[in-house]
Amino acid sequence: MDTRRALLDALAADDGPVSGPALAESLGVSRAAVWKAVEGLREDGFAVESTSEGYVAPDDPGYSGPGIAFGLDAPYSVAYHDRIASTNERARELAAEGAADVAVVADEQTGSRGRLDREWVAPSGGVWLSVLTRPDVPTARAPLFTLAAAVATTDAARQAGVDARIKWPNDVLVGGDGGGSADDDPTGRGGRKLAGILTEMEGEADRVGWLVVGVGVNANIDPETLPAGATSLSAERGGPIDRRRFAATLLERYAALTASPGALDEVLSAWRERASTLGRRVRVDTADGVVEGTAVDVAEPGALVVDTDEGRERVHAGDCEHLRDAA
Ligand code: BT5
Repeated sequence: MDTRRALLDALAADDGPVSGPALAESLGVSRAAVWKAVEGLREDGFAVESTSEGYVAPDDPGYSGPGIAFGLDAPYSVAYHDRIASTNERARELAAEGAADVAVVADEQTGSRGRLDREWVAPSGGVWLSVLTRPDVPTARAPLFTLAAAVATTDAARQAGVDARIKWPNDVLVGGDGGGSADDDPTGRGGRKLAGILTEMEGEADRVGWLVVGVGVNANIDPETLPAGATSLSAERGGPIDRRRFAATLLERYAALTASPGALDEVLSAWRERASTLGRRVRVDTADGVVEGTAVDVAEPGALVVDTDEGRERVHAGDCEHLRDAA
């Protein structure tokens, strides 16, 4: 891996072809190792060209399977699709075939879904991905993976220069803290929606079988083409972002946050630090009715703790609205 990366860098640094012997010398490896690295790169989708004078740098693979996988510091293989119905659906199929540790990534989705089977709009230019893992944890801890994905998405957005925050449980928003002006919070839902997360899983009570965490991020997309109240990284930044770097950061953060039971123990505090919901007045629509009050904390494994007129309640799932008269 390291020789391949060094070789790509060496080729990219030179305008013309570089001979095998010259590469071997500058990288401090044998000529056979150079040849092996070139073959490996070609297998991975980097079309290194051979000429009579030497090797030529391949075209940048850009936002593609090889492009995302190359140098990715996370234990996932990358299954890239230019266009697919839904990366979550594809990841579920892979799970049924017994696969694990795969990130399914698409440029465009034609049948993607949000929670409760809502439509998710996913044109070309977004970062639409689903991570399939088989973590050895009790099913009750599964919601921590959703929170970890929200933390990872927020961090990747901030690295791209967009000040994102998390709305419980799974929305990544921008704005919504500027005094409630219509521009800042067009739909009154607590900010402009940058990303959403959909987790699906199968397991027994004491153990997760497979887990698919699907993340949809409006990256390089004109918000005019998205539902009302949505925003994108390119709109917030005033220019396109590097989706390859963004996806790699997101996957690497998610992998680190979920790497072990000990790492999972840190997810709640990381989530709290990035949350916009805590301290706000909220109305949460749950299967058992509406809970309204002040959101005071998030508790294992991801429940929102709300102080209501009737006392303190823990909400495990629901749609959360930030009310404008923030406390
Ligand atoms: C979510 O649902 O926010 C979870 C979205 C998960 C999408 C990812 S993309 C990769 C993977 N593959 C899939 O098929 N899904 C996942 P929810 O909280 O239910 O929000 C859905 C609502 O958000 C919709 O009813 C719309 O109002 C709105 N919406 C739809 N598309 C949007 C977009 N691109 N940006 C912002 N809001 C959107």
